[in-house]
Amino acid sequence: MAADAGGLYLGFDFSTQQLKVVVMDGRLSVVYQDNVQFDTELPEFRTQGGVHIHADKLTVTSPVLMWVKALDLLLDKMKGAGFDFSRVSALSGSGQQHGSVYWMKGANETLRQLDPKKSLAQLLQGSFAVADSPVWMDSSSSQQCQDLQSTVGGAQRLADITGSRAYERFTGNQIAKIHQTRPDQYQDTERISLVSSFAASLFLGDYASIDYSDGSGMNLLDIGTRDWSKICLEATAPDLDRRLGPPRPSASVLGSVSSYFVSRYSFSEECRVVAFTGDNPASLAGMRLQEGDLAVSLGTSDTVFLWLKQPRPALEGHIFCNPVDWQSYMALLCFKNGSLTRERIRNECAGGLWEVFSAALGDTPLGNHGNIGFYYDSMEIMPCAVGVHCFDQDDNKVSGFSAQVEVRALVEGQFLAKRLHAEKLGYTILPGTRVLATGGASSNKAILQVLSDVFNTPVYTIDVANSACLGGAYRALHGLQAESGLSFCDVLRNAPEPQLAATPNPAAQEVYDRMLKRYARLEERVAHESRP
Ligand code: ADP
Ligand code: XUL
Repeated sequence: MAADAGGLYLGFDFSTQQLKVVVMDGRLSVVYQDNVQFDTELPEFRTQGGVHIHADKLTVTSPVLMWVKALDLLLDKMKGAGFDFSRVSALSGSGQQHGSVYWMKGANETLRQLDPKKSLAQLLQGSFAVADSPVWMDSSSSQQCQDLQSTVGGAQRLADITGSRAYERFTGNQIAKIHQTRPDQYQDTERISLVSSFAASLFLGDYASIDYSDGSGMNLLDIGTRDWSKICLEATAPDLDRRLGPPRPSASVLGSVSSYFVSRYSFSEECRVVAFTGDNPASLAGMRLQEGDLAVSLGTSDTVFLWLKQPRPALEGHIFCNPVDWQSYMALLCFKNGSLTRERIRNECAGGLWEVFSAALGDTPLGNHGNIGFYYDSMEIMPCAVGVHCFDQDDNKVSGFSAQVEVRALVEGQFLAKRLHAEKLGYTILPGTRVLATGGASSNKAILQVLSDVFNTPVYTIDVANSACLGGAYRALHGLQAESGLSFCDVLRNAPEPQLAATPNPAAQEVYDRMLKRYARLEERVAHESRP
């Protein structure tokens, strides 16, 4: 089916703190945005930041009915604002990754016969075997992680199969915990969805498939065969494949919206539902990352997205199936010490001013005379290490640097770490590679210059507020056209182009190729010495 020029495309994002929607027209312009904040607009669920942190501090859940009610509220808001649902050609969306929803036996029958006179929350209140869904912030499944790794033959073996070693928040380990601690509820569960496929199920009026990309965040999907891994399923819980249903490509059209939405909100019967995916894969789509590109988001924490053809899963970082090209992969790297650490060094070494911080980067040479620093104010993820560790040009440990050298050591070190870990996962810098920068610190040209030099590639900036939502709308449009063989890139050719922000210094390659080798050695030493 071709895209309708007058049609609209909806992208939803069921994120941790809110439900958001972006509406895009056929010319790729955003024409409407709205959201529902869980804490303030649904106070009856008493969440903080959209979640409940339990007494053990490790268990973190969200009430599944809160997400259902948020959708009722969001659609009612849109209706109240006069939004014309009949113009929507397709919808898609995303959910916070890893969270899981447990549908009660009989819930699919309920979904298929929703009465348009009632709200979804009224209709579905008895449809969940587990009322409080585990979410990505949960870290209570360490035992299940250990068990899974020892069954499959170790952490690296699990990463080779599923793209990641065992992580507490990954869905399979959460399912194992539910099965072990609440066997009756597991028995009552007819279907297990991710937050993304749960949201798609609401629109579809039927259980929606888990897509390959979000499915890769479960420690259950074999990312090579793109099917559930038998050994992982068996190590997790009994009869799990039946409860998960077969996974499907992320660009699949799952069907049309259910008659409930046609009657209650005047959606067209033709409106297609494209598979929902995880929020990080959806952001990759929203940023329109292309083959060979790398995106660096410089926010509270720093994240790196890679487009990979031939991934090398490692003990750190995550490989997911690619949400916009089913034959490719993506990698996600998270670094905890991002902007907050840059702010601390700005305060200590640059009088609290970004201009002084930037000037220090301009006044110090590429390679910083061989000085290298590691600034892990809080426990870093990649590598697992903590504290501040400084080294001079001869790899001698030193107590610190002068203010200007410290600023450059911090920024160079942060970007060397990103390059090192990206390369470990199979990323190679080639001619034509682009680095796309987003997030708060991407407004700082001096920081972007260091990024460009360390990667020896041009850096572009993209304005992607709500990238996951926008990615949902883009994917809805692409899903409609994918059937006629058009690639994601073809469909979005006319979207706004990233802006060139920095090009590498001619001396950069030599300096940083050499420095990266030293950095890798020193990082190993720091990780070894500071392991908690
Ligand atoms: P998040 O989405 O994670 O909340 P943002 O992407 O909005 O974060 O980034 C916020 C951060 O951007 C702030 O913590 C601040 O340190 C950083 N920031 C803002 N302006 C600058 C600047 N000129 N130079 C460097 N960092 C900046
Ligand atoms: C990714 C992760 C979070 C969630 C919530 O692995 O746990 O980014 O997707 O945004």
